[in-house]
Amino acid sequence: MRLVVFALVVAVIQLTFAGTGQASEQLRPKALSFSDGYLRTMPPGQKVTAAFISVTNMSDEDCRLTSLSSPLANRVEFHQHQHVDGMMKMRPMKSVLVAAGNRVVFKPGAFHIMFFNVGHPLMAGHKTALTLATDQCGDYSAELEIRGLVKTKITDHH
Ligand SMILES: [Cu+2]
Repeated sequence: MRLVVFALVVAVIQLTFAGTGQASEQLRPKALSFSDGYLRTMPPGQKVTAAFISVTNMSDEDCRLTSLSSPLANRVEFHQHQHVDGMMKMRPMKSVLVAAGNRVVFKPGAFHIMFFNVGHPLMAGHKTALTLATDQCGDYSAELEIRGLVKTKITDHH
């Protein structure tokens, strides 16, 4: 009974907000789309790896990717590579802007996504979900294919 009352209250609140922009906000199509996502397997003994993905913003408003999470790792970060004193260094980024109508490609040697403390073995060919949050464009779940670092030759198995 209490649940029914609660549901009614929620329905009334939703009706109250309908037409004020709050409701249309939720009905708006998703601004970002994700493609070619993959996560590298780790060499034995390692617990850190990187993921790569293309992010396209099809909307007319800027979207800022603000956080990441994965069931496979307890820390996932955006990184970029930078030349510092002639050395290639990685630097974490708090957020990544995907401007309206633009595409950001996370790829080796450029922006990438780091997985730290990976607590599960990564099986090439399997798929995993990456959760991405944004400032004003909603939350997303993108698919990552797990890929081996070294391409396995067919002759290795036959
Ligand atoms: Cu990195």
